Amino acid sequence: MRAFLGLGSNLGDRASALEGAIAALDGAGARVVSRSSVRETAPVGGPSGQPPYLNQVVEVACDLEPRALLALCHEIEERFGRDRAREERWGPRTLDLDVLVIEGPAIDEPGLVVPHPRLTERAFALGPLAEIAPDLDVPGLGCARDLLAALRRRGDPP
Ligand code: A4P
Ligand code: MG
Repeated sequence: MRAFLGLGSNLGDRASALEGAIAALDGAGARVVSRSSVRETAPVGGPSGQPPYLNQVVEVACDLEPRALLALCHEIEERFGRDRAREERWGPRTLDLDVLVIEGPAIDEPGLVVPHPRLTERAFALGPLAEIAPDLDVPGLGCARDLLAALRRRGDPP
């Protein structure tokens, strides 16, 4: 299976968290076959005044079922100090790993929705995704390059 994961960090040593997450994915059988540049982005949503993020998107090749891939993401988030019990929605975090896209049919189950429900609204995810996979067909939505272009058009001042 081929999947695209969004990485984000805006607390602690952000660059090390992204590097460490990639090594941890790789070590757990989610082979990282491609990675975007690391981008510093202004926080979207959540409490005001939170620090800027580093964001990156990676492509993984693995034999894991989608649920197992999500569970691996959660386990790695915890390993890097994320504490969901104490954080605010969209608030600062040491590491966020989102399953953005999985090749194949869309998934809509309790606790797992793929493509990620906010992907088309998030330049911090769509930008690096389109960098490494512009022609990727995001199931049900279109190709990554077109989705990014549409987001940019919507974001333009009138
Ligand atoms: N869940 C369902 N589908 C998925 C999926 N495809 N990938 C469930 C990951 N998780 C999925 O996730 C909440 C629940 O969603 C999980 O229990 C999982 O079962 P979470 O990671 O605790 O929540 P979150 O990260 O706070 O929110 P979410 O939904 O990931 O939203 P966003 O849109 O990623 O917001 N600004 C910048 N510049 N950069 C960022 O990276 N990130 C966020 C988080 C806000 N602002 C940001 C950034
Ligand atoms: Mg998340």
